[in-house]
Amino acid sequence: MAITQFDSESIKQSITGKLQRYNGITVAEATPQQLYKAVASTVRDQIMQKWMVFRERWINEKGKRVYYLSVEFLTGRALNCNLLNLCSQENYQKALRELNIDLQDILVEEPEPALGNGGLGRLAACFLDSLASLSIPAMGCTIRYEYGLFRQKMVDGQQVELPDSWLQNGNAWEIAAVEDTCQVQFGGRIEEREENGRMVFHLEDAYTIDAVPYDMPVIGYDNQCVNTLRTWSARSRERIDLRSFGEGEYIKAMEEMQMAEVISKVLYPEDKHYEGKMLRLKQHYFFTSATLQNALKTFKRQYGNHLELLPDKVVFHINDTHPGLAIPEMMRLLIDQEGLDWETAQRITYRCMAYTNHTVMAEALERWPVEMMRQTLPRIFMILEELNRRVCESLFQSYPDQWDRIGRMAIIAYGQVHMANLCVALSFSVNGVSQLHGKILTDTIFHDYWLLDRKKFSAITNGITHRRWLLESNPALTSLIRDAIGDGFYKDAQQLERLKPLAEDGAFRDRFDQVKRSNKERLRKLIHQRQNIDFDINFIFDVQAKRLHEYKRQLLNALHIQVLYNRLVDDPGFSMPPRLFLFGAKAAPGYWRAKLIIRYINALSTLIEKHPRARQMLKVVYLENYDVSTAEVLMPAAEISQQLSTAGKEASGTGNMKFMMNGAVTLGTMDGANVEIYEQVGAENIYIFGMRADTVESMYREGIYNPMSIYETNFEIRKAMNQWLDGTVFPSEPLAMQDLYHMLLQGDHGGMADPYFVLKDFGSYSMANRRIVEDYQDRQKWLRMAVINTAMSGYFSSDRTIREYNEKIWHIDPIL
Ligand code: 26W
Repeated sequence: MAITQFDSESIKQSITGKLQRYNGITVAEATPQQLYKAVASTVRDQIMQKWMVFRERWINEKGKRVYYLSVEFLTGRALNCNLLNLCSQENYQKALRELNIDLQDILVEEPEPALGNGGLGRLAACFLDSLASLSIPAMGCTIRYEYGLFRQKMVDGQQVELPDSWLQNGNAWEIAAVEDTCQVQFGGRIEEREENGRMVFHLEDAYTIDAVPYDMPVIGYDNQCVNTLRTWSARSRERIDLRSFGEGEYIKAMEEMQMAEVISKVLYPEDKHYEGKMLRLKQHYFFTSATLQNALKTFKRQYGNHLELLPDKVVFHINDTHPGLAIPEMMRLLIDQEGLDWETAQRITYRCMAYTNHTVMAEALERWPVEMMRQTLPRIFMILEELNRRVCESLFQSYPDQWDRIGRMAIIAYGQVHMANLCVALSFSVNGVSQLHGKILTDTIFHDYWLLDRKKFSAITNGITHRRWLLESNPALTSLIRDAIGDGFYKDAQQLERLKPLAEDGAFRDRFDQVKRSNKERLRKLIHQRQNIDFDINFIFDVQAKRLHEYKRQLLNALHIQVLYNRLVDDPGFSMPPRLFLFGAKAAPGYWRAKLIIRYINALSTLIEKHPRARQMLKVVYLENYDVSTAEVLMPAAEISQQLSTAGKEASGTGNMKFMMNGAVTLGTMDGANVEIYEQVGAENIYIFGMRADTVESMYREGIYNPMSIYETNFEIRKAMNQWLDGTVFPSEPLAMQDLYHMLLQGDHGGMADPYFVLKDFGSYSMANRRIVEDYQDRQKWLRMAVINTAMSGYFSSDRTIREYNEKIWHIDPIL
C-alpha cells in the first residue's frame, strides 16, 4: 500500500507493519539491519507513485531525455540523501524517536554501493542528483556489478583487497524491470545476404546473453522529479536448456550459465591504467547495447518509426570513452534493425551522441586490439571499419597526404581501435571537465579535430552536489549558515556567497570554529572506533584523500612529512604547531608502486610514533577503506586540503571542491579545477605552489630535467631518501624502498627519472607549507580564510555544471 502522507504517524505504522509482515517481529525485537530495511522500503513506497507520475509526464509531454552512460556510478548510501531530498528528515527522525530508535544508527546499516573507482564515478552520481533536482528527465545507465570496488584492509602496513559483496542482504532501493529484459550478442560470424535488393547482415552462431535491468530511484530536491538509475545485470539465456540437461550435460550447462553471468560480476578496480581485457570489452558493450536497445524501444512506443525525430527526443551522454561503442551500436540498430540507409543512420547517430573526456594520461586512453574487437563483436567491428573508412576519407580532404596526422586521428590504426578518436569524430559535442583541461584537450590530443570544427568543443567545469556534500554531510555547518543567511542556498548554492561579509564578523568566525571542532571530534570518534587509533583534535587536520596515483603525488606529501620529522628529531629547538596528516586512498591491486607508497606512509607513521618528541607535533594516520561514507565524515573535519597533482595531469579533481565547501583551505598546484578555486577565493585564501602546466610541458619536451642535481644540492631531501635505504624507514626490510629511490633518481625501463617532478616541486611545496603553518597560528586570519572558502564554493555545485551542460549540449526542457 502506497503511503501518500509523510507524517510521522503513518511512517511509524508502515515500519511496524513491515517488520510484522516480513519478519514477524516487533520493533523492539528488530536488529538494526531489519530496521534499516523497513525504513528504506517505507521511503520507497512513498516515492513509487511520484516515480511513475514523473515518467508518465515525460511521456505525455513528449519531452527530451538524457541517457547518461557511465561504466561507474559511485552513489554512496541512499537513505539519508533520499530523506533529505524528500524534505522528510525531520518526520522520520521524529517517528523513529517515538519508536525509541536513533536514525543515525539505522543509516550506517545501509551497504554502500561502491559501483565506481573515484572521480569519474562520483561525478556521475553528483550529476544524477543535480539532474533530478533541476527536474531534467534523465536515466543513468550502468552495470549492476555484483561486487563493487574492493574493500581495503591494512595488514602490517600493506593494502589487502577484500571482496565487496554489497548485494548480500538484498538492495532495498532496486526494482527489477523484467519487462525490459533484452538480449546482447557476442561472438559468432556475419552472413551477408541480399534481401529485397538490399544487403543485410545476419549474425550467426553468436552467444546471446540476457540483460536484466534493475532500477533505482533518483529523487530531486523538494520537487516532483524522480529519475532512474538503471543497472544492467547479465543473465544466462539458457537457464533451463532442457536439451543439454537431457543429454546429461548438466554440469556443462551450469558452467555456461556462470560464464554468461561473469559479465556483471565485478567492477574493474583500475582507474587510469587501461588494459585490453576481453571481459572489460564485453562489459562495455553489454550495458551500452542494452541501454540503446531499450531507449530505441521506448522512443518507438512514443513516436513510431519517425526515427528522424530521435535527436530531438534523446541524447546519449558518453562518460569517458568506455560507453563509446554506443556509436557503432546505434548504427547497427538503425541499419540492421530499423532498415535505414548508412547516411541517414550516421546523421541521426551523430546528432544523438555527446562525449566527455576525463583524462589526458596516455596510459588511460582506451585502445582495443583489432582482433579482439573483430572476434568479440564482429558486426560492431564491421561498422567501425566502415566508419573509419569514411572518417579517413573526409580527413584526407582536409589534410591531403598528411598520413601521419590522419593516422593519429583515425578510428582504426596500427592494429587498434582508438576509442577517443571514435567519440570525437562521431559525437556532436566534446567537452573537458575544467577550463585548463579543456584547453589541454584542444591544444594537444584533440588539436587536429579542433582545427576542423571548433564549435564542437567546450570546457564545463565539474561540480559536486552540495546537498550530499554540505547539507547532508555537514549538518552543523548547514545550520550555522542557515541561521546567518537563511535557507535559500539549499536550492541555490550561489547564495553561499552572502557569507562573505561574515568572514569579518568575529562572533560568526567563532561559531564557524566551533562547528569545525565538532566535526573534528566526529571524525576522531569514527577513526577510533574503526581503527582503534586516537589523536588530539587540537592538531591541524591536514588531509589528502583520493585514489593513490603517482601523478597525484602522495609521495610528495609523505617525503615532506619525513623532512618535518627530521627537523624535529635533529633540532631540539625546532617546533611546529601540532599537525595530523590524514591519508585516504585505495591503490589498484596490480599497481605495486602505488602500494609501495602506502607502505611508506604507514612506515612513517610508525617511525614518528616511536619518537617521544616528534609525536607531540606530528602524526600520520592512514584511513582504512576510504569510500563515500568515510568522505562524508572526513571532508567536514578537514582544515587543509592537499591537491598536489603535477600540473596538467589532473583533469579536474572534485574532492578539492568538497573540502573547500566544508571550509578547508587548499594547498595545491595550478591544476584542474584548483585553478578555478584560486579564481574564486583569490590568492590570499589559497596556497599555490609548484610548476605551472606549461612549464611542466616544456620540461618534458626539452628533456633536461635532472632530479639528481636536486638530490645532490638539497640536504633535507638527500637525508630523507637515504633513510629509505639505511633501515630508518623500513627497519625490517631496507630494500623495500629501492624502487622509489631509483624511480626518482634514475628512472626505469628507459623512462625518465621522477616523471611527476616530486623533487622539482619539493622546494616550492616546502615553502608553501611554511606559510601555511605560520598563518594557521593566527587563528582569526585562518578562520577568515576558511569562511571565504565556504562562501565562494557555490560555483562548484553540480547544479551549475548541469545547467551548463543543458544550455550548451543537451537542450532539454525541465518538467516542472
Ligand atoms: C580504462 C581504465 C580507466 C578507468 C577510468 C581509464 C580512465 C578512467 C577515468 C577517466 C579516470 C577518472 O576517474 N578520471 C577523473 O575524472 C574526474 C571527473 O571528471 C576528474 O575530476 C579527475 O580529475 C579525473 O582524474
